[in-house]
Amino acid sequence: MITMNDIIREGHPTLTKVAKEVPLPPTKEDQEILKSLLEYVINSQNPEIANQYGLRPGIGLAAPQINISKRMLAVNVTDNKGNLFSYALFNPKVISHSVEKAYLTSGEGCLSVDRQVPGLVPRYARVTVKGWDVEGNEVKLRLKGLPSIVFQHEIDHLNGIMFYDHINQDRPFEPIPGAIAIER
Ligand code: UDB
Ligand code: ZN
Repeated sequence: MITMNDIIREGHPTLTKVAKEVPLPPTKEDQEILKSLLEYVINSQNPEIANQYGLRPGIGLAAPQINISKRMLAVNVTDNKGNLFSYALFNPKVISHSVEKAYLTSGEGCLSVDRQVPGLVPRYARVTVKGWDVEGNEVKLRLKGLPSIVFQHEIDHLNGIMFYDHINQDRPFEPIPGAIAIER
């Protein structure tokens, strides 16, 4: 099982690399890695397990964060209507997105970043993501709100991009024209 000791932190070169596509159908080994990413996010949201193993509660995790430079991610997040978005995907890709932007009013953090980085992180308000599940079946998701933000944050990790790379360096809280504010 993945714990905080397996999660690499900013400054590690793997976090700035473009991760490799996963050959499909997946090997048993890649299936196990993908399942372990989802297991981490689920376990970390269980207060007993999180406490026992010292897990920081997370809503998403990408393979490069455990120093595996392959295109895999897991998300386990509830939207503002209480719908659960629980997915583990190989080779996820944003195949279309809105022109409209969105941002979390409280900014973003990261399991690989042990400090607060203030500022607005502009994201697309809506994205369509295509990927393949643990069995290698194609999945297509239309996302908005927090789930859309989480997928964009995790897909960025597959491309070596950190959330703070999107923050306006001079004016971190400069309003993003026309963007939807998402309260957490
Ligand atoms: C997180 N969690 O898991 F808007 F109920 C963050 C951490 C870094 C603070 C643990 C988080 O943002 N939780 C959250 C947000 C809400 C409402 C709510 C809970 N990640 C995952 C990560 O680092 N993946 O690589 C960071 C998030 C920032 C925006 C999306 C992912
Ligand atoms: Zn992150």
